[in-house]
Amino acid sequence: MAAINGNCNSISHCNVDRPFLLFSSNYSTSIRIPPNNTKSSSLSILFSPPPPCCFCSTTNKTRVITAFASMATTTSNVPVEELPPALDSTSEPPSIFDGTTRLYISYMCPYAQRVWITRNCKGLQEKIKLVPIDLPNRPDWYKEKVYPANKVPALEHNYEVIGESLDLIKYLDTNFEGPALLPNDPAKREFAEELLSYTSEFSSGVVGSIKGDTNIGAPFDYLEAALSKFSDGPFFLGEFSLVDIAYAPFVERYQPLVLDVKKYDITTGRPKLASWIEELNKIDGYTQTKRDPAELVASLKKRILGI
Ligand SMILES: N[C@@H](CCC(=O)N[C@@H](CS)C(=O)NCC(=O)O)C(=O)O
Repeated sequence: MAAINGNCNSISHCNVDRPFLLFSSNYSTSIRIPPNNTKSSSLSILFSPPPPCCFCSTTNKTRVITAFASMATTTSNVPVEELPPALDSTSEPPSIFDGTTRLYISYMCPYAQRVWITRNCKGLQEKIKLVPIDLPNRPDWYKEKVYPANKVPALEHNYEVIGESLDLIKYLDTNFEGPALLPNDPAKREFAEELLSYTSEFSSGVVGSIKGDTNIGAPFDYLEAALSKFSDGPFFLGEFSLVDIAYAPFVERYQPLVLDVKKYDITTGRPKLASWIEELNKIDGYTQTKRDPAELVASLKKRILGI
């Protein structure tokens, strides 16, 4: 059974049984709006039959998604997403600037994953089309026609293309419908900015320690301390937010990587971080974007250590 739960500022999820989820066809759906359809009441969406998964077998289960009323207010068929194949040098370009909003990603890129998670958590699967690019064999038209920086992520929206993951997650939150992913509280907003600016230092700290230059614990101690700042939830700002989204793809990679390379468990002695990872893995919008940890570790070891 899978579920998304949330209010306008938070999304949590009860699906940990399929960490690598691939939707592969459309299903008829029914949405039940409870009588007390207030901000705190839930909306249940029953999928029948459940979507099959490429990594595990859950086809006989009824799939229940629970989203709060602020996320959806009408009864409708909810599309089930099929992840498209990555476009490579042999692929034709999409009809760029035809008014479609497209998110160009790579399935392996943590920066792109941030924006993909944001899109999912805001319920924008129908509004923003995923266009995965095979980066090692990318099509020439991507640089020439879509994004001259030749990187992912990039968002094609309103006949423009914009990039940079941290800008994009804020852009999606500000310019699109769906639950707000930054709280209004000024103290939380200020802390969000601080944590968002630390993301590249966090990454370089971990990568430096893997190469043997720096103390491996320091970047994770920073996260543990940050997670202690607000006590009204297990996430960086208490409730789930863009800050969690910014760190999730990196912790997803670094946790198995440092365990493999350094035999270092980032959760030992860090109960807040352990609980954060556990809670994060209950969020459907995130778990749908996860990759096989072995694949991530192999790719990073090659990139960072050349092995
Ligand atoms: N600062 C950028 C970094 C994006 C980035 O470096 N993306 C990588 C893939 S993970 C990329 O597209 N690299 C281009 C290349 O491989 O040539 C962001 O936050 O969006």
